[in-house]
Amino acid sequence: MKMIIAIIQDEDANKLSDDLATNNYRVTKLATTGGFLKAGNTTMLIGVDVDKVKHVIDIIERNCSSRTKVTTSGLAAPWPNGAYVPYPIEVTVGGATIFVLDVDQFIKI
Ligand code: 2BA
Repeated sequence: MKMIIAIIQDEDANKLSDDLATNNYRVTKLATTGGFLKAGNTTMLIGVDVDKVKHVIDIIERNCSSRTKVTTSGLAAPWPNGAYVPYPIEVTVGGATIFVLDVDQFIKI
């Protein structure tokens, strides 16, 4: 068995969980926060048999889009008067960041 951990954007979360449920996959959805943007995102935990990993990744791919976001968090330019002024940068946030882990044991009681 494998554990797929997918970090996705909040905007795609409902569409993705509906599609996974329609295809009979079980999902746990966590409300998470990205370390760089310090904005909310969604992490999905999906436990599946090894032969289903590709299908799940295909489902994630068709439901999650890349988007451009603007942030000023943690970024500041030094000014001549010694002040640090935040400046915006644009980042492309991926459709999904996916980790596939081996599951040692799966127990349901
Ligand atoms: P955040 O950490 O909020 O990052 C959002 C986006 O900001 C990233 O999109 C990337 O485009 C940019 N970014 C992140 N760190 C950066 C840096 N040090 N310098 C410049 N730009 C940076 P994604 O790469 O698509 O990541 C989306 C979210 O997925 C991340 O949100 C984070 O929550 C998670 N993530 C990505 N890679 C990860 C990893 N290796 N381990 C754990 N979580 C990860």
